[in-house]
Amino acid sequence: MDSKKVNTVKVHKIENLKLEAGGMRPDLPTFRADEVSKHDTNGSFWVTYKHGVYDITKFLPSHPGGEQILNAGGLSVEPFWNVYGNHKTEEVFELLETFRIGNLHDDDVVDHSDEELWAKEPARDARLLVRTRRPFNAETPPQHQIAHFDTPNELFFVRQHMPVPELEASSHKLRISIEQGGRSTSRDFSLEDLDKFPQSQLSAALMCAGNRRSEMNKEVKPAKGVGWSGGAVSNALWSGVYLRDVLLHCGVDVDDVEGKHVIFQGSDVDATGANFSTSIPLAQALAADARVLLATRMNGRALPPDHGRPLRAVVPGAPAVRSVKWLEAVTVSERESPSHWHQKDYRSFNASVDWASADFAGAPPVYGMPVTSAVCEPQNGARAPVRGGRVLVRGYAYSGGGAKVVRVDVSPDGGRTWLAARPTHAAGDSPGRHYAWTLWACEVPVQPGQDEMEVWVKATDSNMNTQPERFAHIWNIRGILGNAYHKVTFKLQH
Ligand SMILES: Nc1nc2c(c(=O)[nH]1)N[C@H]1C(S)=C(S)[C@@H](COP(=O)(O)O)O[C@H]1N2
Ligand SMILES: [Mo]
Repeated sequence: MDSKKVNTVKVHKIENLKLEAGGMRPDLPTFRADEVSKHDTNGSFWVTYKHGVYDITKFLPSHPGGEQILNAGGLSVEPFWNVYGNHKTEEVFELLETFRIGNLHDDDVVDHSDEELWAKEPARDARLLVRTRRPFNAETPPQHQIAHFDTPNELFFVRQHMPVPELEASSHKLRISIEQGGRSTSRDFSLEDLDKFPQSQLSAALMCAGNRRSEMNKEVKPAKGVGWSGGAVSNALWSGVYLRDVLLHCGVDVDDVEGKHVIFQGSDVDATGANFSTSIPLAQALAADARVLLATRMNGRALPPDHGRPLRAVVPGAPAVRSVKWLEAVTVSERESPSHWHQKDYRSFNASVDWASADFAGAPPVYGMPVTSAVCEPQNGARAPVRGGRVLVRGYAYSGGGAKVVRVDVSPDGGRTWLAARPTHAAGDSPGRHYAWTLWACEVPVQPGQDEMEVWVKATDSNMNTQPERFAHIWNIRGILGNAYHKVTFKLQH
């Protein structure tokens, strides 16, 4: 058989997903591991997966995870993908096979089983809407979002980048470091030490910056990230102490904040041993109204393992990524967090920037959230009961940066007319220091004989900012901050 023909057959098979990723390709040459390992630079970059050898040099600049991939140069990507389980999709395996150049010698294929890594994951409520299992990412179901102002802990959405670390409250230490002029001073605090600061409670929603990404993907074009619907937001009553109090106690100067940052580090680690980390501006950490909390309790109970047991930062009004879980270190620094989660994600880009043109270092990090809202019931495609000529529409609204939702508007006719929704549950905090979500309801009139309805919702916050109508102009490569009007269509049951 001539080799060209074999190739054609194989490529055809890949398209039909008949070739298992990393399976043998008898038509291609065999390489030893030491040969593969030489190709670990930008100029020639090879990786392996099971039996597959791939030359991904051309792919490097467009890797959504940025330079993180460089750690896998000349090696198997499997241990990395065990941690970043979002790679294990047909789409990624298919893409990988397009870079296939050969087979790894039988003797060099290593079993990178990931079972041990994930053996200690906590038990989870079966009602959560799971988007990915490893790492675990799951949404609060919409009917449960509106059923409680404070989302029950077991139904609070979960967003992990890595396996959940197991930490002991009794021995946990938070290291607070202050870097100044090339010097660093540190102090360790046990949870008991932290308890000596004034205790506070804060009602705050956490919203993943990627909430509603799936609508953006559908309306415009696919962006990289977890395919969240509207369930990557939940609300809780957090208890703990204010970060501001602890930093002031450590001698941080409130009048010397310009250009400084507070770096939060979690105990969870990636495949290279790097801890999860991100940062916020020091000014935000010290502003009394910013209400940044070191939280040990959630809705009156100890933090569950999925939500950061025994200690997490709660940076209300910011994208939830800044609310670092399993918090083990806080560093006041002249620099932002150098981690790739901070440098290569949660930054703001315009709709025309693509992966090739993205300048991450020059793009503003996202420290606040825009106003948004969503319908939770009726859900898209559902049947909704009509009572007294009206259909009950319910949902949530939220705004970042301490702004309070002051209005929610609902249109039953594509924006020609608008009804005012009524808030059913809201927090009493003043605008400027308001961080909870608002639940709302609206009885929408139904025309006689009408059997279907498309409803639009938009919210306005205390800064008088409101939502854009469509995703087209706010699409971005990371698929974050998708706050266009929420539009749902449902059947009417008379
Ligand atoms: N240590 C650590 N903190 C983290 C994360 C993480 O993976 N590790 N994920 C962040 C992101 S992106 C989000 S959206 C929130 C989710 O918080 P939750 O799981 O309690 O809902 O946690 C943030 N804090
Ligand atoms: Mo997130």
